[in-house]
Parts: sequence; C-alpha cells; structure tokens
Amino acid sequence: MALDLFNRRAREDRERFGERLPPGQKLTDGWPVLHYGGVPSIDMAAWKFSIVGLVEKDVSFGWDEFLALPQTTLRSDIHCVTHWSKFDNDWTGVTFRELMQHVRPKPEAKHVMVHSFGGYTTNVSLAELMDDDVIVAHRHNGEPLAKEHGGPMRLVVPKLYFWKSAKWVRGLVFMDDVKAGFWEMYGYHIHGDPWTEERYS
Ligand SMILES: Nc1nc2c(c(=O)[nH]1)N[C@H]1C(S)=C(S)[C@@H](COP(=O)(O)O)O[C@H]1N2
Ligand SMILES: [Mo]
Repeated sequence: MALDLFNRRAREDRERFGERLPPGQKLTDGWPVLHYGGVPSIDMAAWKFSIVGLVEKDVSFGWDEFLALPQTTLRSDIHCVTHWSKFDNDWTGVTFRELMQHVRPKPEAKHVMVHSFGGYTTNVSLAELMDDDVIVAHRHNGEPLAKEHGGPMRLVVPKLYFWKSAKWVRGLVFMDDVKAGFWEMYGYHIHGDPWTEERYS
C-alpha cells in the first residue's frame, strides 16, 4: 500500500477510535502470523516453564502444574510494530502477578529476559511485567492458543509492542540490568512503547 494511503487510513482510524489506537497504527480484523524462523515442535510431556536467575529459589511448573494455578481471562488490544493493531483479545491463563506469588525475586532483580522454545528472547522490565494486564496465556478468545500464535503458551504484555509478547514461552531469567533480547539486538527499541512510537533505535 502506498505510504500516503496508509497514513490516511491510520488517521481515519485514529479519528474513529480516538485514544485507543496508538499513533501510526492501523486496525486489522484478521490476525497476522509473524515470527522469526519456524514454529518449534514442543513435546507436551516435557513442557516446563522455569523461572531462574536473580530469584531466591528457582521455580518451575510442568503443564498440569501450570494449569492448576488460578486461571484468569483478561481482554486487551494488540499493537504490532509493523503497524497493525487488533482490539479486544480475550487471553486466558495465569497473570504474571499470580505467578509472582510463587517466586521470590532478589532485591536487585529489575529486568527479565523472556525465553521461548526455538531460541527467541525478549527483555521486559519487572515493573512492567507487574502491570495487572500481563498474562501467560494458553487460550485466545476461548479457544486453545493456535501453534502459529505461540501455543501452547505465550506471554502477553499489552502495553508494549507485540514483539515483547513472546510465543512458545519456556521461562524467565531475572536480571539486575537491562539486556537486549533477539529483536532488540537487531535494532528494535529496547523498551517498545506503542504510544510514544518506540519502534526502532
Ligand atoms: N518465540 C517468538 N515469539 C515471538 C516472535 C518470534 O519470532 N518468536 N515474534 C514476535 C513478533 S515480532 C510479533 S509481532 C508477535 C506476533 O504474534 P502473532 O504471530 O501471534 O501475531 O510475536 C512476537 N513473539
Ligand atoms: Mo512484530
């Protein structure tokens, strides 16, 4: 699409949806599939979600243990750095806050590296993961999360661009300082706030 047409559509959407659509974003009804590399094959019997690094004690959950944690459904919007947004996604899973009931971070823990099956990583500050809309999700709009969208489990951080919402999540490493994850190393913004368009650095 020509850039001026794209910009006009973005402006129209902004007028229509006001504050809900961040600058430079265009609303989509579909759900694009975007990731680097292939969809990893995950052996559910061996599936494990681990929390390590600057924590008093390493914690890990098997699949059944994870599903036995209190489950929540939260509605949020998706904003991808490639300019599409998708409103009203119902995510079901375990909120990050709930997860933290089972983890004792060391006082110096300030940032987290999120790790995925397949090797993807992305960094998020611990403070932002503690927002009440952050969830580790295995269902989307009532359906099991499709493989290509990160099934069986993905992280969802609605307040940041969608590359921070790691698909096929396998664990978290607590860190004292900010470190760049995969896309952050290749020039994506270290933070990624859609409202101030922290797209690339
Ligand atoms: N494991 C993993 N997670 C990932 C990615 C990836 O390459 N690998 N890409 C990110 C990017 S750039 C985007 S835009 C979203 C896309 O999610 P979707 O395919 O469900 O729309 O996943 C994010 N999470
Ligand atoms: Mo993306």
